[in-house]
Amino acid sequence: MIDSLEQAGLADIHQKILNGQRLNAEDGKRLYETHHLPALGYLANLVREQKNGNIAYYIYNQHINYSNICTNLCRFCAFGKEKEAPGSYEMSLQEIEEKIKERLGEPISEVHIVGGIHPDLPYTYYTDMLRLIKRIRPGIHIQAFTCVEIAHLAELAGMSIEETLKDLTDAGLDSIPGGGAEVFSTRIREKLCPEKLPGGKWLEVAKTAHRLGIKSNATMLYGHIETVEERIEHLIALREAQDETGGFMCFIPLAFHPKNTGLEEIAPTGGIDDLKNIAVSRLMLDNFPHIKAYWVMLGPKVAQIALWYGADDLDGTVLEEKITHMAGGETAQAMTRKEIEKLIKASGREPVERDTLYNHL
Ligand code: V47
Repeated sequence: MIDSLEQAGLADIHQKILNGQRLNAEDGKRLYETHHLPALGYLANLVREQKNGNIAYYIYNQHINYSNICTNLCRFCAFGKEKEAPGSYEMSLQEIEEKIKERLGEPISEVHIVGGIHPDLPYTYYTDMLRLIKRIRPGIHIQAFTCVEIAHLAELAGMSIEETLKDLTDAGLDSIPGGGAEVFSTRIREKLCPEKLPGGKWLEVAKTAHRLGIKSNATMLYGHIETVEERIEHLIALREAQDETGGFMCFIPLAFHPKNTGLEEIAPTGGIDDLKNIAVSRLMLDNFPHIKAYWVMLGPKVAQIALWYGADDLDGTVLEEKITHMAGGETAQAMTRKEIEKLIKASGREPVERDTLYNHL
């Protein structure tokens, strides 16, 4: 491999990694631009194994997308709809109760809740939802509401982000998912999601949560109109935030799915770009404990290979995901524990079921 690293022109980056030195923006750019995928994978795998050994994590979870009605209407999103548009929906608290009750017999450890920025659901809908879930399923970890939704809830409640987070925690919130980060670049946000919370504010919400002891995840939506430089800027902004708070658990690169979006002319991402994003994020985000290959977006085959390109987590059983599937995602709606474990074992990794906070179960 040493010869390959020389050949790929990555020997100096290899040395930096061996010395535990932080990679800079220029290194990140060179990693994205290399065509030597095995050399890139080798480097990412060094860090992956240093941090997580041979373990590949998964979680037994349930997704609830409570409503797709959204005032942001981002161009890359097929999920969000105007209130009166065909296909728009909003779940009543009773429907949410039924969804949770339906699966009480399963060993689910996390419920993952994300929705649109709804124009008129009251603040109490969200706190009642949390309380309801905790009442029916007291032990469950609720990972809910992206930083974008949290900022919206703070506005609805007329409270600061900090007060809102405390109030949501009292109602049952345990951690925050990584959505809504997209790409922090103002250029991208102006073009694709001008209504959305700006990148700097997204980071502020995440850091406020971390200071209150609430852990969160982070994502990057790639494969649309972003440049390599914008991807690197996004990763470095996350790395700097993590230096300040240490509250991010995991980073998830999200592969853009164009179908039914305002960017349908863009081709879906290829396997090479998918693996590069996993590997480069593993190498740039030296202070993130985990990198997730979200099988729902990558497909199980690429997600399995990603376990050798920097990823140590496949997410979980999921069941009933709407954001990817409304944008043409062709993966299944769910995987069983047996299927995930088989996928992981066949890759030569050791499957470990985790809870949201990465405790081994
Ligand atoms: O914020 C929207 C993205 C995100 C599309 O924290 C799209 O563990 C691809 O963040 N193609 C929501 N992506 C999902 C998300 C997530 C998923 C799984 C695990 C975790 C975690 C977080 O989905 C949105 C947006 O960035 N998205 N539209 C699309 N067409």
